[in-house]
Amino acid sequence: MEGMRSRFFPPVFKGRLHDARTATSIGRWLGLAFAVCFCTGLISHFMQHPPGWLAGELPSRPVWGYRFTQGLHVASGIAAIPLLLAKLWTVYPRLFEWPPVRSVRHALERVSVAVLVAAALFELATGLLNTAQWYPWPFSFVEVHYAVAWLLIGALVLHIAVKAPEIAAHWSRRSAGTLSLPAEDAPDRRSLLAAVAAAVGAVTITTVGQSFTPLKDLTLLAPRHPDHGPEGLPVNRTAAAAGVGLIHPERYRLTISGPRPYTLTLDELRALPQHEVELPIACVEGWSKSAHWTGVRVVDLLERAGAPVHARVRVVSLQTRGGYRVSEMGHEHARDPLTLLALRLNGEELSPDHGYPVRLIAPNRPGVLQTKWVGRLEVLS
Ligand SMILES: Nc1nc2c(c(=O)[nH]1)N[C@H]1C(S)=C(S)[C@@H](COP(=O)(O)O)O[C@H]1N2
Ligand SMILES: [Mo]
Repeated sequence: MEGMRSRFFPPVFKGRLHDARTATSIGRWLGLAFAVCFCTGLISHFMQHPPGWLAGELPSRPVWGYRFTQGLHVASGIAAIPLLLAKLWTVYPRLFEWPPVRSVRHALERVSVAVLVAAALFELATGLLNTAQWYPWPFSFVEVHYAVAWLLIGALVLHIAVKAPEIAAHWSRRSAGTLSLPAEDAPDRRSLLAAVAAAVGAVTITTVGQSFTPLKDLTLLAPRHPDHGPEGLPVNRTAAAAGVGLIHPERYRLTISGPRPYTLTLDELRALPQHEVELPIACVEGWSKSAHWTGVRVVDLLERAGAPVHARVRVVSLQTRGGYRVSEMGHEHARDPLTLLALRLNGEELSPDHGYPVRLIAPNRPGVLQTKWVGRLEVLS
């Protein structure tokens, strides 16, 4: 055995950078990043695909809620990338462990770590590419990213449980060292940890401005700048990409179905009381930008249609194909005085790419549900 080891597995790892204390130091930051990413991801999932019992009850406040949680989701995922790479580098000598399997328990533990590493790499890679709207894979991003998140969190909880004694032993700076080396933090480990912290800081500062706009001018690595787009607001899907042609103002109609259905022309909509709100588009892909919207309150339109107070509402776009042409909202959003069918954005008529002539804008709502080119409101029973 020993002879085989030296012939096939030459690397010998010494020093503190590959020891349990370093793995614990980096691991707990990585664990925190994954925990934040998982919780904010669940929030995003339930805001977009609420189960029946929740669908009518989602809160429309705070106004900045989804912007904050989704900004945190993308930021914690990006911060986890350097942390995961550092952690893998710290523990990779374990790949050369000999014998590779010592017992059934040891084999199971190694399999669970393999699942954890694969799921972590998969989640961070697909999430990062999603922020760039690049989908170089044949499966549906949303479903698979969500399913693998559960796999990842399950494997992580198992990993922490299995490693709990080691984590506890190496949690503090004066943790028990190995025989050959004392474990207290010396310059080598401190330098590694400082470098990892610097990397996390660098990727965060250069991307977080895509949703945290005070830092927008530092977004060197973010796929989008919050100011770039018509009327000072980015566009996720243009009218052309959505297959929406020029909508003629004379021919446009808004239909409201409900106990007392009716239809409005664009001029009639413009003649209704107009309200102004300051609300962000908070895209699931990680950019957010506040804007000034002017339009008609959805609650006013619903009242006129005789909608019951707790009715849910479906918003249907004039777009004829594509996943985001229809959205639904519960009574909290539908009745919120800030929820508008907007006609104007930042002082100008909506541009075609922002949903001309009419789009939905509501507080605390994922960007994908802020339906553009609205042609119909349906009161659901
Ligand atoms: N009809 C329709 N509405 C839509 C979309 C769409 O593809 N079709 N995209 C949504 C997404 S993903 C976002 S982030 C916002 C972006 O709005 P903006 O382009 O006005 O910034 O619009 C939403 N509304
Ligand atoms: Mo979006």
